[in-house]
Amino acid sequence: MSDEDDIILSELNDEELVQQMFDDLYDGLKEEIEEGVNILLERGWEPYRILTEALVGGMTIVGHDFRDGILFVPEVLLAANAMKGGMAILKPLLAETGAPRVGKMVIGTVKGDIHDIGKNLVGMMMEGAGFEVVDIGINNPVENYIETARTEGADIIGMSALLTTTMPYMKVVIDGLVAEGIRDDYIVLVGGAPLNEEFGKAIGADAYCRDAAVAVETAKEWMARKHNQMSA
Ligand code: B1M
Repeated sequence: MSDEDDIILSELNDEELVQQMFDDLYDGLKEEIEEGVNILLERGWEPYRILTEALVGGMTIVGHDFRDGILFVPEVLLAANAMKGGMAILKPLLAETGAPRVGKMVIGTVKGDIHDIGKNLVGMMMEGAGFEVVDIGINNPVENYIETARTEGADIIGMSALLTTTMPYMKVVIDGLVAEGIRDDYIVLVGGAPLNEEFGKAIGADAYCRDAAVAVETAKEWMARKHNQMSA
């Protein structure tokens, strides 16, 4: 039996448990991550705190070692899978606010890009804040955004990109909206690790959102503006 098998998660204090969850996420141990999330919930941690401190915190370490060539794609996929296990437990809890529907968002990762953890997190937080979310998944060409926004009667189009090579595609989607004469029908929000405010402005998005919490706040602000314009 290895040392790892001897660790009983529920016997660790909060700080040790979070450290252990970082290790377990790094090792792609989905069941352990799920157990850790459940223990923190039982100890009264807010779902959002678990998400940001234990899961996103752990994924940041994975990201650094991926960048530095210490971890490779198969290992990062396992880590992502473990993170998704934890997120699945938190999702209904984050959505449990009972807030009235405040708007509808279509969200997806752009063409050429298969990263979906950040997008999923944004979707979860938006649902938690009372938005209806239509998730079109990963690797989306411009048509997917436009068709879905139209058929769903969305207020907001949200795009995610994690690669410097795929972020320019966000402009292709915005240009597509302009070409169809429907750019102003939607609030366009963009996000993803390699983006910044300037990039958002340069491509003609309404706003760049640094993280999921900012996405929620920004979406609320823009929905309020939209309602004000409509009633003016
Ligand atoms: Co990839 N990958 N990856 N990867 N990966 C990055 C992005 C990278 C930075 C790693 C690195 O080198 N340090 C690097 C990109 C370098 C660059 O472009 N400059 C990279 C690379 C190179 C690649 C491949 C090319 C590797 C290869 O094959 N050689 C390949 C590309 C595949 C493709 O897409 N075509 C690849 C593949 C993968 C996996 C499949 C193994 C896996 C993805 C699994 C999955 O998503 N299901 C993966 C992962 C997990 C990562 C890292 C480690 C983690 C990303 C993540 O989930 N972060 C990442 C390193 C890093 O970012 N530190 C990396 C956690 C997540 C919560 O954060 O996604 O930033 P994030 O989302 C945040 C905000 O950005 C914002 O809110 C979120 C929550 O707060 N946000 C939005 C995101 N989207 C938003 C949309 C909005 C609003 C806000 O709309 C309104």
